[in-house]
Amino acid sequence: MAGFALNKRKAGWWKEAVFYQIYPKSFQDTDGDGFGDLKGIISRLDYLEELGIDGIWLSPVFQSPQADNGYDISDYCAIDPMFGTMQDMQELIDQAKRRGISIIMDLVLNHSSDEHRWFREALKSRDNPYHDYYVWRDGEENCPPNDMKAVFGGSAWTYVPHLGQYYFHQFLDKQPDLNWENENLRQELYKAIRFWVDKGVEGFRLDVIDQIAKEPDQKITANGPRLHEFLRELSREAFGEEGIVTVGETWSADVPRAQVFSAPDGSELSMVFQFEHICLDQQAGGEKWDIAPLSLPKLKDCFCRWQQGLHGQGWNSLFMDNHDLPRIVSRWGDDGKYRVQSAKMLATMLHGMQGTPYIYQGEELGMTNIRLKLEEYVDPEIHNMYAERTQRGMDPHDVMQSIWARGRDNARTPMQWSDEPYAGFSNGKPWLPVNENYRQINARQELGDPDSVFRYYQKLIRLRKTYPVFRDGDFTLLCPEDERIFAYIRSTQDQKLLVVCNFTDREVAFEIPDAFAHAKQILGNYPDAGDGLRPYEAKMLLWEE
Ligand code: TEU
Repeated sequence: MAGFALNKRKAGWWKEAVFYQIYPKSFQDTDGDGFGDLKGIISRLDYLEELGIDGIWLSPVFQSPQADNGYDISDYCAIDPMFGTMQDMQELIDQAKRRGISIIMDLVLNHSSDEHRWFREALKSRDNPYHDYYVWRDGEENCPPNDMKAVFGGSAWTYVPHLGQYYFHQFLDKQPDLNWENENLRQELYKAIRFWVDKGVEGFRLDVIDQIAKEPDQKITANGPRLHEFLRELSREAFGEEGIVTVGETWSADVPRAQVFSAPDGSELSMVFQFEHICLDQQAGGEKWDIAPLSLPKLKDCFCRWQQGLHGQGWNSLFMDNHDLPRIVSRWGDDGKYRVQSAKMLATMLHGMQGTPYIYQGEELGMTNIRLKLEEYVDPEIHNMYAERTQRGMDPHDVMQSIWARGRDNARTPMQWSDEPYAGFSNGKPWLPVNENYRQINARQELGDPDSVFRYYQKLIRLRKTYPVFRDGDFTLLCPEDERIFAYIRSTQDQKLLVVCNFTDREVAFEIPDAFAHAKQILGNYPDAGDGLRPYEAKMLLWEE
């Protein structure tokens, strides 16, 4: 593709960009097998162009046995036939690029599938050259090296009798951890990255990248001693050119760590996904399933620290939704009476901040959580958790409540395109049920409604591209203790932006700061101006020198 060299994005382009995450299995099916595919994504590029996004984060489409929906890769340089062919992938990259949309692939470098050729070789003998690509410890059956647990339940060690060894896996036993200490392995991964860059891929989301430098003997998974050394080498040898954007998924990041990961000199990553705000509505010391109400002052304090901490010293990713998280309108908004207002309010709160926003498929429609029966869920995390908790004696009804509130399948139901059967997602039965509310909530309806959530996201994206204060402004939090209103100011030399959001379903009084007395309202989720803030009301006011 000769054209690509000429079209390369300029350094730092992603600071002005808005990204859209696609979960390919659930986006658009074109062959009626009930699974989304690459051709389906191509057929929806016009929709994404209309929304106004600059890049697509594509959840994994690599060859995979799909034990964890593609986060278990068996060939880093092949497309899984369920999604299509390499030709389809090339077409997606090219067609997207023609519309000014970059493709960001989702690379899982912490572990591979146990069906990867390397692991199959590694299983053959202790002296096979690929054996050291994975993390092994000698041992005897039923006596694992230590008590480390896998994220999806059970031990993090699985025994291979004919080797007399255990292999280490932070996730499923079908996701053996890669050994980053091995230089050949690292070089193979860099080669795979170059393979995709040569095809025109313009960035990578790096799955659990803070967990690659593990030291299982010391029970270290995140932030291992060699992590920054590995990341710098990765950046130099695999990405080391202007224009490639890298997004690290880092559950362990706090502000100081994120300053290093996303340092402006680009030595490690462009930006990180950090999850501090996402973990606020769970019980202290508990897991994500142990739900607690969200405290708005805590949420504000969290965003404020991240906004101020990375200003000029790193770069934030702005997100509330992804394929691992419940739908935000059901979580922090109201997915009943005020669904439309609260979805817009949450978007306003987030998109006014500094960083690169990510919209997860369906978020721009205000899609909601789903309630399924246990047997209808596909995600192994849900089933393992249900078994573990009910065996521990927890009430099955309470466990289902947690699944309905927090299960990952909430985000993975098919995209709601229209009110046709299966929401226009597929002609065949989808792999995961469609949310019943697709007759009211769907893209076709929202495209035809000037006041829809979709049209609001479109405006937010345009505003970000119109006023430099969105990209550059510093951040001042207003009324930090207020339990109902989230308000902040972003400022540059010649522009000031006021963002005000009512997080409740009641009217709340709010006095506009004097500096904004003559500012113009550039966005709002109610058709007319009012004195106080109506339920879930949000607005943006702009003052210019
Ligand atoms: O997620 C990382 C991760 O730790 C999650 O499993 C998270 O803890 C969990 O979703 C909370 O319930 C990444 C991917 O985003 C996820 O889809 C994969 O399953 C996981 O890595 C393993 O590759």
